[in-house]
Amino acid sequence: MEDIAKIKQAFLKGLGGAKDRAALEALRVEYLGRKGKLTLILRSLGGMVLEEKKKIGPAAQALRKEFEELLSNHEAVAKEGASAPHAAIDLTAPGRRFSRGHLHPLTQVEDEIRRIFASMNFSVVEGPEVESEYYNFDALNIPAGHPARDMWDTFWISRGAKKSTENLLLRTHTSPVQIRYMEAHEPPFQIIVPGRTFRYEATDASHEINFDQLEGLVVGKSITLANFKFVVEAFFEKFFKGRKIEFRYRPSYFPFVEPGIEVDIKIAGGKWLEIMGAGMVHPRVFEYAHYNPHEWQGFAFGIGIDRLAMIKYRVPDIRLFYSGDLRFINQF
Ligand code: YSA
Repeated sequence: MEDIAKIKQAFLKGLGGAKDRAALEALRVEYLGRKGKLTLILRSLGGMVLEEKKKIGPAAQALRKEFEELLSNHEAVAKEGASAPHAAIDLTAPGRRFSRGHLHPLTQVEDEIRRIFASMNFSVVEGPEVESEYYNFDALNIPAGHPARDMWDTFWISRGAKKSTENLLLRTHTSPVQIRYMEAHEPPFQIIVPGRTFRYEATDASHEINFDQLEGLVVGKSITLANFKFVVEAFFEKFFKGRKIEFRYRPSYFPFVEPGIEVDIKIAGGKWLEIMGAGMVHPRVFEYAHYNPHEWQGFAFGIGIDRLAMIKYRVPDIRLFYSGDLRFINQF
């Protein structure tokens, strides 16, 4: 039994000094190998008298188990250390970067549009996305039953518990904000209205049911289409920095302007793309806003922000912007 106690002491001392796997293996051979110190005792059990065997046998077996466990624990630690040599904290290492999100490409484009118009002295105004039939249609000279309403089919909102006397809808364009703004302000002024709009229509590569528009409205004593042309061309030249742009002005019809036009642009010899509706504010719209149409005149326009983003970043399908696909979004 004395030998056993000595063996244990010596083994533990050796274990304390064993720094790597090779040293642990040497220790294992020294005590548990074929000619190991503990092995020899176990082998000698057969020649012992029964009394001795009963005492030494279990003690030696228990020690063998203990040695095996200690060796395997130390080996596991040594292995971890070997595969992760830098596990200890390295205070000189550079910090880990947090992965940061970023603004959606449509938001980036809208921000840039706001900056450019602000630099041309326009104020930025917003309006409600749930709009009344009056502002979305009637006050823009589109009475009930007018065929132009078919161009802007939309989502009507049920009046629910509020029992509103007005019909409510998701606005089909940002033009209703023209009336809202004029009701509350005196001219002259120049504003832009960026915002979300909705239409009940089939989606395709250039049409979504939810998209963004930018309204513009300039009212003064002697505003003409020449001013409109200047503002639009100055804006696009800043927006598409350095790319060659051609403009095409086509006659068009919107009940809230007279004359009405549509503007197409062609960038660097690409394809013509319709980008906006515009015109001189219709006298009846001024009357709805309680302005004297003999005193004031102005121009207004509505641009599709998504379409601008498509051209700027050469995105072939508008639906990608709303897909939520990070492989797409993270390119911006
Ligand atoms: C016209 C005259 C004004 O005095 C003021 C504004 C306007 C624009 C008018 N309110 C309007 O909404 N015209 S529009 O139906 O032709 O849409 C304007 C622009 O929005 C389009 O040129 C296009 O760029 C974009 N757009 C229209 N439907 C879209 C769309 N973009 C994506 N998806 C859709 N479904």
